[in-house]
Amino acid sequence: MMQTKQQVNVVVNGGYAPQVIALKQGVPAELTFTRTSDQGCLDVVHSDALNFKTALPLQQPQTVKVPTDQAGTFEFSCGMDMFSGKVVISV
Ligand SMILES: [Cu+2]
Repeated sequence: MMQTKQQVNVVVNGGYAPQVIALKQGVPAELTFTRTSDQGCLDVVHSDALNFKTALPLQQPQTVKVPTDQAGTFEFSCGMDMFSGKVVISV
C-alpha cells in the first residue's frame, strides 16, 4: 500500500526529541511539536530550509507541514538558533 502521509511527533524539552527525523521524499509530511518544559528558549521553532516558523505555547501541540520534494538534510532550530534538529529526506 502506498504511504499517503507522514506524521512525526517531536517533544520539545530542553532540546528536540527525536533530534533527527527521517522522512521519505515525495510523501506529504507534518511535524507536530509539543513543548513540555519551560527550560531554554524553545518557545519558537523555525526552519528557513523547510519554510516554517511557529510559536510553541507550553503543552499545546503545533503542527507544521514540511515540503518533501527535495531529498537532503535540513535543519530546524529554536528562535535563537541555540538548539537544533534535523530532517533527513531520502528516496
Ligand atoms: Cu534558543
